[in-house]
Amino acid sequence: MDLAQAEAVADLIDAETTAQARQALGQLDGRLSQTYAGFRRDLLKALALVEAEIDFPDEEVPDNLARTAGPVLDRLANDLRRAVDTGRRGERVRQGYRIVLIGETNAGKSSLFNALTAREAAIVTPIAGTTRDVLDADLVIGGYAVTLSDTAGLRDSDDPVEAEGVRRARARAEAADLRLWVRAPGDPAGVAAAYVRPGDLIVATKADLAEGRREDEAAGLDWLAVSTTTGQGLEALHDWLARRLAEDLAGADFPAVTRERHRLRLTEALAAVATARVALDQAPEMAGEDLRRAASALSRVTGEIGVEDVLGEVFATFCIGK
Ligand SMILES: Nc1nc2c(ncn2[C@@H]2O[C@H](COP(=O)(O)OP(=O)(O)OP(=O)(O)O)[C@@H](O)[C@H]2O)c(=O)[nH]1
Ligand SMILES: [Mg+2]
Repeated sequence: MDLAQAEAVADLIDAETTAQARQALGQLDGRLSQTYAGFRRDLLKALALVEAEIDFPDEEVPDNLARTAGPVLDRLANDLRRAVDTGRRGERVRQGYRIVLIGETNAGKSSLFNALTAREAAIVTPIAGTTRDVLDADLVIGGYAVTLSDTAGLRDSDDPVEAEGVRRARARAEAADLRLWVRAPGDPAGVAAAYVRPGDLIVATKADLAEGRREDEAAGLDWLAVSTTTGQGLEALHDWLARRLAEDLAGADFPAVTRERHRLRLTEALAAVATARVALDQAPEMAGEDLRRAASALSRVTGEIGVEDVLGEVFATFCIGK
């Protein structure tokens, strides 16, 4: 069992959703380790080409051997980049998808938070600026772990406590995977608009007070009317969220990254491979050093690439010393 598989055991024990258990089982199966083994094979191939030219210049190796590693490195860089890009999904399945409620004061964020979490965790009052701290709740929606956050209403405030709350609300909104822009009838379009992104959802609250489509909905965003007083629209909201989670997190490909640790190592390897690619044409001996750095970064996810591995590949590929 390698390190990634050992992590999978821990993840399986901690799993609270079917998606988390499925992902941990795939990793325990060795699917993640196989992905990394593929990266390492390419790296080893490139390393052998580079080292053969440098270490055995008098032997019968073809000229400019190191440069033939170019296409191998290009493909590897591509694969690593894709793995880093799709990595967010694996991390989100494991840690929870982050949904943040944002909007004006009194928009009904805390009421919606309580309705979605089915408990009275957040204080609700008619006083604008009731919520200051960020409140987090762990939920399961459609088989996926979700962290839902209630935040302070976005407005300028001279009160240092509220101002800090608003600062935290903004930071959470920016880091979230999805923002629900909570809007009561008559709320201006301004403040939250700076934070919403394509794909976010407008939740038009207090539908019991004002029916129908609001005037100034931001173009291009999905829109749902709800009332926490009557319960209208809450099921539709739940379904919408379940659909979004499935779209964002499900996928045929097994993710190459399920933890930040993997992503950091992959990013490190990618940077080293990119540097090696540039060095290849000018100073192949430098490229060797970069490739060893990439190998060491990858090996820290699962296992080791030793000197013997590289020499083994060199001897297997070229007729050196025979
Ligand atoms: N009629 C009606 N009133 C609602 C609804 N949702 C919330 N309210 C009322 O609106 C007021 C503000 O609700 P909150 O949930 O505290 O609003 P908030 O966005 O958390 O406000 P801040 O914490 O100040 O930013 C309260 O008096 C709620 O009872 C709704 O669906 N219908
Ligand atoms: Mg509130």
